[in-house]
Amino acid sequence: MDVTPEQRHFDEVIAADSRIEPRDWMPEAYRKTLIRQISQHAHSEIIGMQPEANWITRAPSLKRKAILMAKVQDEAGHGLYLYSAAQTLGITRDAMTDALLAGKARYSSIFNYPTPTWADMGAIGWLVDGAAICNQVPLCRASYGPYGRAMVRICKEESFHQRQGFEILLELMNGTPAQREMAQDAVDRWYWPSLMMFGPPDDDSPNSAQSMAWNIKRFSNDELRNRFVEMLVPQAEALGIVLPDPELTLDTDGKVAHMSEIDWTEFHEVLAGNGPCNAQRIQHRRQAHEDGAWVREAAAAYAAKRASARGASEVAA
Ligand code: FAQ
Repeated sequence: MDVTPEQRHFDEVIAADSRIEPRDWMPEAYRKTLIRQISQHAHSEIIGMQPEANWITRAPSLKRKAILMAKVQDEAGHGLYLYSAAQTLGITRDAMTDALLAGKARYSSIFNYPTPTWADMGAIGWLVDGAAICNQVPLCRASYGPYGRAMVRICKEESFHQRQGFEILLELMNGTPAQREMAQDAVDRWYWPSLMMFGPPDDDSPNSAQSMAWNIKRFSNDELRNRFVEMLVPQAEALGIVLPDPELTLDTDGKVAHMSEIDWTEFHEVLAGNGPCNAQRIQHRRQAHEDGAWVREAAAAYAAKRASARGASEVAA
């Protein structure tokens, strides 16, 4: 089959492990894959503000409240960088938001679980941000320039988030028996869902092979999931927390030798919209979108006014 010069250039850039930029020609399937992944990622950051926002008004001290508020604001910022990166692929922010609200676009399964105790803030930071870092550090080298560059800053902030989660758990583990129990209970509830964040097992991951061939994904879902568990084991020991997998063993090199089977039925149920909080999360997002309509209208009216004032001054000059 004849290869067009544009396709040849694209193939050469990928083979050289260089970057594709918005001005470059790219295959339609590459563009669509990136829009799917980046927009899902952006939606995850925005929906991911909800479980933690639940605790801003009830944080146990002013210091904890300020830290949590800053973290939740960081997630909003991550969403905005990612929406901007996706927009360079020719999709509008409105179209992405409409797809989310219509249930056509996904967001990470992890954000469909409730946060009943303060220890959940520690478990989210330690496990959810920890999983996010393992998954996202390789994405800093994604072949699409705007995505890779957005990920660099995001990963720096996620790294701080993970430490603050670890520190919340550490303080609870150094506290009363009730506090220790609360920390362990939160880890028991978040551990398995955090492993599901890496996606289905490799032999059930339809997008992985092509995304790896395009240098979007650098490692498979299972490789990253194992790397995450290997990172957690010594940290759990330092915390005095037990990871809720009695079958988990590492080999002498610290690599996962064996772990229990993940409950993939639960994962698919959450993806199908049947997780504990799916309906609540989307309803809340929809309400926020409707409540924010006046802000978008005001911003658009202001931009139009400035554009027309600029037009008038150019005519006068
Ligand atoms: N949840 O073929 P694959 C964060 C879907 S940000 C929902 O393996 P792929 C920060 C997948 O879309 C967390 N859906 O797919 C934070 C596909 O469906 P589709 C978000 C999932 O794309 C912390 C189907 O299953 N991070 O945590 C999930 O090659 C604290 C088949 O899967 C990112 O988005 C899932 N867990 O690999 C914020 C990272 N897993 O679209 C607040 C970027 C899979 O064909 C508080 N994304 N699916 O209908 C990625 O690295 C990849 O997209 C994967 C999935 C690894 C998530």
